[in-house]
Amino acid sequence: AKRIKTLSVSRPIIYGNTAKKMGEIKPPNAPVEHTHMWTIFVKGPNGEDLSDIIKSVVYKLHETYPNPTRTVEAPPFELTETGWGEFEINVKINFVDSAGEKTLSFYHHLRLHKYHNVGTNVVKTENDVEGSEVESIFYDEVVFNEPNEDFFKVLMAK
Ligand code: SLL
Repeated sequence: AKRIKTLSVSRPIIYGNTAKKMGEIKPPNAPVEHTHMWTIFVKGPNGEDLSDIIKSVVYKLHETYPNPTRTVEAPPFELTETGWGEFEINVKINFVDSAGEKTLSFYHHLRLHKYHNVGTNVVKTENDVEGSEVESIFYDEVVFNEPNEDFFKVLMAK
């Protein structure tokens, strides 16, 4: 029987957030209860611009935010906000039209605080230090199964 070999190409990405507890200096329009400034992003593992394959990234924030659906249409596909709480951010990656790929949707838990292990438990570290950076960043590989010819060329060009 004839075997059909499926071609798949993977592209490494990193996504996640950095956060800082704000001190006296806050953005002028930030509500008083906002304690942290954070940035969520999608990029290459070495900071590469992924605009050859990504058209836009949509971040769906907690409904406590005004206009919670935020679309970023240019690299580095990052969004900076202020806030007081951690929540799940729905990240939707829209690939370039020529790829003919469907949207990739996943969740990232926005992390603002430091946590530490106590035995087998994970405990929030009290008293965040002003200005100290927290990060929660993940490496992943996007797998494109049987990419169309044009998109295959784009994927191979890097
Ligand atoms: C919590 N489940 O209670 C979470 C919800 C919501 C965070 C966190 C600011 C929104 C605004 C904000 O940080 N919301 O702009 O008012 O911890």
